[in-house]
Amino acid sequence: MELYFSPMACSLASRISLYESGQSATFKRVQLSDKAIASGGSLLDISAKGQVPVLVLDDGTVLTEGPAVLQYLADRQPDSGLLPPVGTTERYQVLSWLNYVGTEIHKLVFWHLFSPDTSPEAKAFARSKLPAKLTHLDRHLAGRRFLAGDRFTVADAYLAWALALVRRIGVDLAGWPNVATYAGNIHSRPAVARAMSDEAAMM
Ligand SMILES: N[C@@H](CCC(=O)N[C@@H](CS)C(=O)NCC(=O)O)C(=O)O
Repeated sequence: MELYFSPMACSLASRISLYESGQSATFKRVQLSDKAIASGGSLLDISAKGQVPVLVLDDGTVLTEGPAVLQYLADRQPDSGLLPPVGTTERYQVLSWLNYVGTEIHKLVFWHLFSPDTSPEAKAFARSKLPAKLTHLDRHLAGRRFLAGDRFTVADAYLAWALALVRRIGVDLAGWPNVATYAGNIHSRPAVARAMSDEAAMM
């Protein structure tokens, strides 16, 4: 498998899931500004969307959209617990959180903050939406170690990335103590810490 990624972009969740489940892949670094692949060629020739993550399977199948890539990686290694089995309510709770992180945090807030063509007004609007999302997470995370169930799942991998960006934009989590505790626990997991340090070193 090949994972097309950009350092500290949302593709980090896929790297975390690979590390957490002990799967290997060839990592292909992409520069998002011009879609150039470090080893040569353009991401646009792999996926017309020009966005990461892209997972190219060994049979050449091209898989895009982070939540789909994460589900694929988890289902390849069911014993990892990254996704509960099909048909269980627990699985749909994880999918619900994957969607929440993708739509309410990633696309509503961070995509605009890191997009080069977003106006200052739009960036300010996007940033203003973050506190309510953190408050929602804080209430949910009271007394919990993980977003859903009692194991680390792909939803936690996605949120681990989003919370790394929360820190990067200088938001102090003191007002959201349960999120702060959760972030500390999740970011110190060996696989998560390794993924974050591997990509931070490339910045
Ligand atoms: N719908 C896509 C969005 C992925 C996405 O927004 N990726 C960002 C990096 S976090 C990206 O590639 N940005 C460059 C661009 O949108 O041109 C998904 O969920 O995977």
